[in-house]
Amino acid sequence: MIHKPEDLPERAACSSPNEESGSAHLRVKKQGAILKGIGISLWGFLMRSKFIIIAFLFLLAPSPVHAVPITVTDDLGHSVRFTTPPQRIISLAPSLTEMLFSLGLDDRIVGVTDYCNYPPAAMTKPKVGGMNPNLEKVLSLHPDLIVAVAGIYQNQSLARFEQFHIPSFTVDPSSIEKIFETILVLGKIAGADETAAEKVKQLRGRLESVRQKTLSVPRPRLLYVVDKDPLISVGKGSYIDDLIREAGSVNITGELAKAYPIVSMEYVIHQDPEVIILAMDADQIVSDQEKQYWSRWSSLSAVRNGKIYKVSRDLLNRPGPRIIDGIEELARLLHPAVGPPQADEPVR
Ligand code: B12
Repeated sequence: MIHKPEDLPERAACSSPNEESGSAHLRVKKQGAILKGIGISLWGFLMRSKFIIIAFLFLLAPSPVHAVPITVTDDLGHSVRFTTPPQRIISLAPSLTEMLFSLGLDDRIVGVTDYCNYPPAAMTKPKVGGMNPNLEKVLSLHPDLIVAVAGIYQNQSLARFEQFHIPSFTVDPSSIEKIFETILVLGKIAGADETAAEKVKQLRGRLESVRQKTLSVPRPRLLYVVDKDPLISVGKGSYIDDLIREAGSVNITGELAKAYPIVSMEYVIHQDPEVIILAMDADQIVSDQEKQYWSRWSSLSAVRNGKIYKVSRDLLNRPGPRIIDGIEELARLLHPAVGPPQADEPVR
């Protein structure tokens, strides 16, 4: 209970048991005055503290508005203006879902794709489909922002969302740096700039640490298999090309202009990869059929030396905050000195 200052001296005087009656009055008055002074300054202090606490809580509370309206340009060249941070966000790609969660925006994510399985909380969010999202489902969730990755289907979908005046922001991650920039810009849009800056700082630190470890290792020629039939790999404009380099390897399709080129077996044989990386689900087992498929190409160094590995595609195939886990995993696999390979064993 907080007393009013005028109560304090009397209560204090009455509670003093050893006072002599004569001079006691004066002393009590004096003490009263002192205590009154203390009471006033205590009251003032409490009031000031209350004000400081309220001001502090106000600073901590998520700001409902940006300091000034912000305009950001997405990778399709569209400018999007935000006067307030969005409160109902739909993510149309697992990579973007992982970014939003990493920024602590859990409560503001109202819809995700069927493939969004990380973090576990993503699986509890309403699902809106895959790369070709369900328009009705999206509209029913009343989003005030849709974030998407560039692609034929999604671009068509976004044109439809535009008719309903739902703002969208599309990204086309072509490098590791672009992924970091996307985290920063999402942070800016959401009013979570500081969290985003801290996150990117940590990721850059881990990337630099892998970079240092793989700086002077021998760099094996590597084929990265996104899909097998047709064989799709990663070219110059893909962030995975960056990621292979950072993990201490040479991407044999890195000179191809398309980000995700279809590659002929003739080309692969000519380049003779020393390592083949299959991007698969983490719990997926490499089937005998898969092994047989690759053993047909016995002229390849990777096949002859049994250097066909699987890596988790949830890490490497998602241009989000977990790519650094992916780079670390790949670096360990290629260069055991970096650290022992973890879950992934050679296919054969
Ligand atoms: C290239 C490719 C990728 C690339 C590029 C993705 C990107 N931009 O983010 C990489 C390797 C990174 C990738 C990742 C994934 N992919 Co993919 N990918 C393909 C592939 C092999 C070719 C697509 C293509 O180039 N088409 C030709 C161009 C001209 O068309 P496009 O529309 O412009 O293509 C773009 C979109 O397809 C988009 N994209 C690719 N995959 C995905 C996945 C989702 C969920 C979304 C929204 C968009 C998207 O990226 C392409 C290039 O920019 C197809 C399979 C196939 N053979 O078609 C699978 C495919 C599209 N991917 C698929 C899946 C499931 C994924 C992942 C969810 C896998 C995972 N475990 O994480 C991730 C999600 C990526 C993310 N951003 O979060 C499924 C989609 C199923 C569906 N019905 O929605 C497909 C059909 C494979 C399959 N058969 O299962 N993928």
